[in-house]
Amino acid sequence: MHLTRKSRVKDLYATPIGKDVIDKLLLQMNINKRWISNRIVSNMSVKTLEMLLKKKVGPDFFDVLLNLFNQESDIPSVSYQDDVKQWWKEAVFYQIYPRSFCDSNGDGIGDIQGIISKLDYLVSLGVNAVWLSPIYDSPNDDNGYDIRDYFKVLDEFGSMDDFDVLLDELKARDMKLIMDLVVNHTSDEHVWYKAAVDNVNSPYHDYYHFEKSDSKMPPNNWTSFFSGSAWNYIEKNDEYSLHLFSQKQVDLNWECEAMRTDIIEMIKWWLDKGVAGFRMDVINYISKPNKLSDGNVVIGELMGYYGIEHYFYGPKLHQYLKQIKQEAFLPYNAFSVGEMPGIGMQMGKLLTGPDRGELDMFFSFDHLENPGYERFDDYQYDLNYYKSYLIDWTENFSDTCWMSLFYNNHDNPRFISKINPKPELFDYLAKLLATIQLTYKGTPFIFQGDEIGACNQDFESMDDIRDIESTNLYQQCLKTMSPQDAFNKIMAGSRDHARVPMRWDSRMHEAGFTSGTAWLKNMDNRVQYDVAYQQAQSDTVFNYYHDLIALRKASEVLVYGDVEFLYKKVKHYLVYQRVSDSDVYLVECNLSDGSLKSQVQRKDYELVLSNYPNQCQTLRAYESNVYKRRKLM
Ligand code: ISL
Ligand code: CA
Repeated sequence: MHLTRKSRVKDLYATPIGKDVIDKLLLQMNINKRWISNRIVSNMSVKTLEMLLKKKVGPDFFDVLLNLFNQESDIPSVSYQDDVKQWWKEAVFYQIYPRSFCDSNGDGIGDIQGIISKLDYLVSLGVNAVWLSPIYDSPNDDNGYDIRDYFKVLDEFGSMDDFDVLLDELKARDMKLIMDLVVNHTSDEHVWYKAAVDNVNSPYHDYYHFEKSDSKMPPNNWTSFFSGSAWNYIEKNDEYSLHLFSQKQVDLNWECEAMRTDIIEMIKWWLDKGVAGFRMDVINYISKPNKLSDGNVVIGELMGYYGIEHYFYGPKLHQYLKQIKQEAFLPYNAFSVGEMPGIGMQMGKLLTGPDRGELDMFFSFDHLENPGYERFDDYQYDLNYYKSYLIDWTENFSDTCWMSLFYNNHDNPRFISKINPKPELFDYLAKLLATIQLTYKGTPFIFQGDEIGACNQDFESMDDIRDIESTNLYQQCLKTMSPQDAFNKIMAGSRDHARVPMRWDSRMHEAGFTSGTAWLKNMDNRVQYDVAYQQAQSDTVFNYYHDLIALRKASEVLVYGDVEFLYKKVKHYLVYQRVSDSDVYLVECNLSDGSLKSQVQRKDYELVLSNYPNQCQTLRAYESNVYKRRKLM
């Protein structure tokens, strides 16, 4: 159906993009989704709604939305049953941020030999797949997410020989490796870009987004995720170059067929080496419209970035993903997980549905913040929202598609620190989060440090901070805030909380990460939260992860079994069963730091794992219990 101003709100909401975008806007504004299904609202025409909201949203807001929603003619399939077994559904992934994992040569920077030296550590934890953040040659403006040469290993990390050894050593341990694939942009030091700027008639000029501008202003109002305009003026050629991230991360032009062919060759080159697949960096941003017009101001203010509606689900995204899948992934049976900020559930189905031939899985980020909050807000996260998220995604997504399960990565402060600051509850909470992640339906991605209870850092000043997103944002905040307020904001959201070096042994210099000086300080001085202590003592977060992973590996029902919720409406109480023909597990969690009445019929179940030593009818703070249903005699 073609949507116009005569269409009703419910018609908009019935389209896949309409549903996701409206949900996202409501989430940003902290308005309950029920608002949209209210009879009066849902039957209202767009025209009427526009009149009502006129003062707030201005004239072109609804044009933008209607265009966006009309762009997608497909609808997600509802009948497809996803019951195909795949290694990546059974795997437990571990994300390594190479710079901060282990330094082998004392230069303060983690490296490939360091990773190799810790592979047996990963085996002892039980994970069997690794996602390695970028190790490619890079000037490191954004810690490797700005690639200068896709075929070379960054000197600081080692050599291609080291990489080949890593791959062999992983194989010897029966572990898979997926690489980070960063193809929305390259570094401005990539040979393609240098050729493009050197000579505007070079074929490489077409590999990037260059635009002329008549005024002395950038071609449009798009902003970068790392503050300021998304355009950089190239004086020599009197034109602007697009960069959605840092100025040194220039956006590739996916309209250019030769560029796509080169990227596909590069992907195949890595697959030939034996990597099992890719985590695809901001892959939903690769398709930009032909005409790069201004971003809508209302959407820009709400989302924090101008222009996003033009490219977060661009016009040829499906086509490009299908091409990559057909030409590169399928011949190697490679696995793909798309990192896709802003993609909601319906769009996610269209991008990862097994019938679609695009991606296998994706990272959605909507669970990381409570409604109405964003990453740089300082607030206490309410886990009841995570519960509602799990219920929604399980009931409406995972019958046809496969979820990813994670709390942390290198782009976010530690999730646990957002929830409850009380040190005496820390272990219970860490184990509760682990319980859900490893007994739920979907593929778990553990981020380095999760397993030893890593938390946010008490950085003392901006001098301790390295991340370009944080340093740029700090400068921008200083325009309107006091230095202290600006620093507090950075502390709430900085990616450096997660990027500090691993703590191997706190009795050692730099906690055993390096014999030199670490590139970023780890300020954590809790001696119990390092690998040495966590492995040596029982009842630690590490051992709990270990036991959960072992349980998951031994119980097919924890991978493929259905999820059935119980006591859905009881606040703070998360209870679900994993069910197959032969087994039933029941997981019971108290999502609060208070006590709660347990409603489980104990006689029917035997306890398998718990984060408390003994069970009673009252669940204590963050108590989580995993039970197995007794077989009937
Ligand atoms: O900056 C954001 C908006 O707040 C993020 O959502 C951002 O779009 C997302 O985290 C993208 O991350 C990935 O691409 C970036 C890189 O800096 C990150 O480390 C990477 O994970 C650019 O390559
Ligand atoms: Ca090193």
